[in-house]
Amino acid sequence: MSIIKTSLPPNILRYIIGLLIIIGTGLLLFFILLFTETALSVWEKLQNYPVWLIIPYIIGITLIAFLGSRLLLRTLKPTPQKIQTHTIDQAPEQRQQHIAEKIQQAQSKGVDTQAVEVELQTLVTRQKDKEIYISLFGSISSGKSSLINAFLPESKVSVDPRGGTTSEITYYQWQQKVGEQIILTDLPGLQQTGQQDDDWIKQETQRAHIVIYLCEGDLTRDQYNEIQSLIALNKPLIVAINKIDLYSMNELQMIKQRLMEYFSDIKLLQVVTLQSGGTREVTKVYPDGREELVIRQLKPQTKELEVALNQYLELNRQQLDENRDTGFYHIAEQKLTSATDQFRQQKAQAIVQAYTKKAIAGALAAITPGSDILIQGYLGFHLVKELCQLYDVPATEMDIKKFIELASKHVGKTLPMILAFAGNILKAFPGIGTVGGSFFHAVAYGLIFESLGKSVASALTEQQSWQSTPTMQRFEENLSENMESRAQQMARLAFDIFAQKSNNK
Ligand SMILES: Nc1nc2c(ncn2[C@@H]2O[C@H](COP(=O)(O)OP(=O)(O)OP(=O)(O)O)[C@@H](O)[C@H]2O)c(=O)[nH]1
Ligand SMILES: [Mg+2]
Repeated sequence: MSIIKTSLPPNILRYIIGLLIIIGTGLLLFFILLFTETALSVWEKLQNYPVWLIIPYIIGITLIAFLGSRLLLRTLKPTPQKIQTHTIDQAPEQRQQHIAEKIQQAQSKGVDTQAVEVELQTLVTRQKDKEIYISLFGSISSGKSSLINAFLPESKVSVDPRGGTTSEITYYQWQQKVGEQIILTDLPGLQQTGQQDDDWIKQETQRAHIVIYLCEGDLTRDQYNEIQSLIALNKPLIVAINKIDLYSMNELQMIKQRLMEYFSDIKLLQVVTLQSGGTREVTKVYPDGREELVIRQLKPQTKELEVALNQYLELNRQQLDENRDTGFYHIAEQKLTSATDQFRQQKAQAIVQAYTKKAIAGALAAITPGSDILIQGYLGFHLVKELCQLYDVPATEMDIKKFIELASKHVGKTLPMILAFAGNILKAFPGIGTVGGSFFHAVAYGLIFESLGKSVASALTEQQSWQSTPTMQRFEENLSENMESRAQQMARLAFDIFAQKSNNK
C-alpha cells in the first residue's frame, strides 16, 4: 500500500458530458430498437434474403454499443493529478529573471560566475532534451547501483558489499515506455560520517524530476533528516525499503507501516518495498559427490517501485518540469552566493593588505609629532569605507568616523605595549640604528591596521553589524594573536617600503 493523496476538485463538466453520453447512447439504442422493430418486420418480409445481408447488420449494432461505452469510460476517467507544492515562493520565470539580474550585478563587480552559468546552461540543455530525470539517492551500500542493474542489466554497474563503490554521478538512459526517455542517475552513497562533504551529491537530487531514496530498513536519525530535506524540495519522492530478502513478511510489514506513519501527512511521498539485487551462497553437489560453494544472484523484485514510478510519470509534466527548474535555480543561487562570498573574501584580504602597507608607509613618512595619527585616521576611515562598499553594506561618514574613534580609544590603551613589542622585534633586525624610531610606529600601525581590517571584514562576512562591540572585541583579540610572527612580517614590510622609497629618491 502506498501513500498518494489525491485531492481532485469535482469536475462538474466531466459529469455533464457523461450524462449527455448516457442520454445520447440511450437515444441511439432506442432508435436502434425502433430500427430493429422496423427491421424485424422487414426481416419477416425478407426471410428469404441471403445471410451476407444479416451479418453486417448485427456487427453494426455491436460496434455502435461498444464505441459508445468506451467513450463514456474515457470521459469519466480522472485526469492526472496536479502536483501539490508546499512552498514555491516565486514562479520559475520570475526566479530566472531575478537570478539573471543577480549574475549581471555580480559580474560587474568582478565575481567569477562561471559555475552559475554552467548550472543554468545544464538546465537549458535538459529543458530541450525533455528527458525525465530520476535520482537514486541514499546511504552507501543501500543498493542504488544494484537497482540500475535490475532495470538495465546490460549496464553492468559495479556493485560491492563494501561501501563507497560509486564515486561519481552517472547517468543511464532507460526506455521504460515507448516515447518516454528516462535518465536514471546513480549517485554516490552518503557517507554519514558527518565529515564528508556530501553537498554535491545532494544537489543532484534538486536537479531531478523524481527522487528514489533507498534504505535498508527502519531509518536512522540522519536518514530521517535527509528525507525531510528531500520533502522540502517538493518533488515526487519514493522511499524504497531495499533488501527485503533479509526480512520476514511480518518484519517488513512493520517497517513499512512505521515509515508510512512518519510521512503520513506528506503529499507526493510513497513508501515501497524492493529487492534490487543481492547474492546467496548455495552448495552445489556434483555427481561424484564433490561439493562446491557457489554464489547465486538473487532475482530483483521491482514491481512495487515500478507501479509507484508510473504513478509519478503520469503527473502533469509541466508541473514536474517547473519543479525541476526551481531546483536548478536554487542551486544556481547557492553557487552565486558562494562565488560572491569567495570573491569578497579575496578582495577584502587584498584591501586589508593594501591599507596595512599604506599605514606602514604613512608611519615611516611622518615627520612632525602627531601627523602619523592624522594619516592613520584618514586611512582607517577609507579602509572601513572600502570594506563596507565591497559587502554592499551602507555606512555613513558619521558611522565610520565614530567607529574609528572608538577603535582608536581601544588602541590607545594597548599602543605602548605594541610599541614596546615592536621595539623588541626590531632589535633583531640589522641596521635598525640607522633608520630611526619611525620604524616602531610603522610596525605597530601595520599590526593595528591588519587587525582592524580583519575584524571588520569578518563581521561583514558573518553579516553582523560591523560597528558592534563584538567587532571591537575581535579587533583586540586579532591584535594580540600571533603577535611575534606578525610583527616580524610587518618589520620586513617596513624595510621593503623604506628601501623602495630610498631607491626612488
Ligand atoms: N541481500 C540483498 N543484498 C542486496 C540487495 N541489493 C543490493 N544488495 C547488496 O548490497 C551491496 C551494495 O550494493 P550496491 O548496489 O553497490 O549499493 P550502492 O548503494 O550502489 O553502494 P555505494 O555505491 O557504495 O553507495 C552489494 O553487496 C549488493 O549485492 C538486495 O535486494 N538484497
Ligand atoms: Mg553504487
